[in-house]
Amino acid sequence: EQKTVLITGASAGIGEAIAREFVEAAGGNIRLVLAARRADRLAELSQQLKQSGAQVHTAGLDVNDGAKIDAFFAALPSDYRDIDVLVNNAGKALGVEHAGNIRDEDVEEMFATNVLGLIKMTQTVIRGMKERNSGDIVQVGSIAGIESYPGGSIYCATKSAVRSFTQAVRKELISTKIRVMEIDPGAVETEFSLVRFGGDATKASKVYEGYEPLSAKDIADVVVFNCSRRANVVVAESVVFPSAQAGSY
Ligand code: NJP
Repeated sequence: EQKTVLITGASAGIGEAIAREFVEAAGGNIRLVLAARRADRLAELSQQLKQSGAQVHTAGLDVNDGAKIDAFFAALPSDYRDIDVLVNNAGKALGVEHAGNIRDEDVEEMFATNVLGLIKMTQTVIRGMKERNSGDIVQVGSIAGIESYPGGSIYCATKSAVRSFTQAVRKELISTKIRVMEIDPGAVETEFSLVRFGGDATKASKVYEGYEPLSAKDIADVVVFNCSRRANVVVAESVVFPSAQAGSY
């Protein structure tokens, strides 16, 4: 059966890897909706995935803006409207500062992307999934949502909000065939650190000194595995980190 998978933050890192992994697992028999702000990157990825047989719709979308999310859904081509799998992956950390030093705009942006955008995407997709009584929702959280760390107060708070929102939604949908899952990565080598340090590649490159981070594919493998369990199996939460991080969790 051909599924329609919607992935936010599909222009890089974990989201891009999840898109590739879904296409590979389905042998190309899949429809993808890829959303992120950098539409040029999505177009390039889409070209590659189409060569593997996938049908792909790309959309430049800033999840920080609720009105843009509404417009994005309204503009989905009719054969991409029944979303079987939603992967809420768009997210970011900005800076490594103690709480009192974090700029208001960074607080707002982290909450807008990681929490408000994810909530609105989830709410919108749930409506259709309820009508069809099927679907998978995958929230990309973080180990930061389970265990807070100095310099990450706001980021950790956003991911902890994702986790508690997700738990409640899972319970609300318990009598349906909609599965609500969360994956909580540890350190994964993507553009995450570059974004965190405002594009400073030197600072970003020092984050993983002394240990080997996961690859984006390591996370994508788990997401696709979890979604491919038989309907009765819900992998509610997957916490996946490089072994060197085990002590911090
Ligand atoms: O990061 P990166 P990751 N509207 O920077 C998109 C979590 N995580 O893949 O809009 C729409 O390579 C951005 O696209 P663009 C993390 O919190 C990571 O590592 O074009 N999209 C890009 O595609 C996040 O939730 C680590 O700039 C927006 C993507 O998000 C998820 O994993 C550890 C957007 C970010 O790609 C993916 O992050 C952990 C917006 N407003 C959790 N803003 C880790 N890497 O170590 C950003 O625990 N995006």
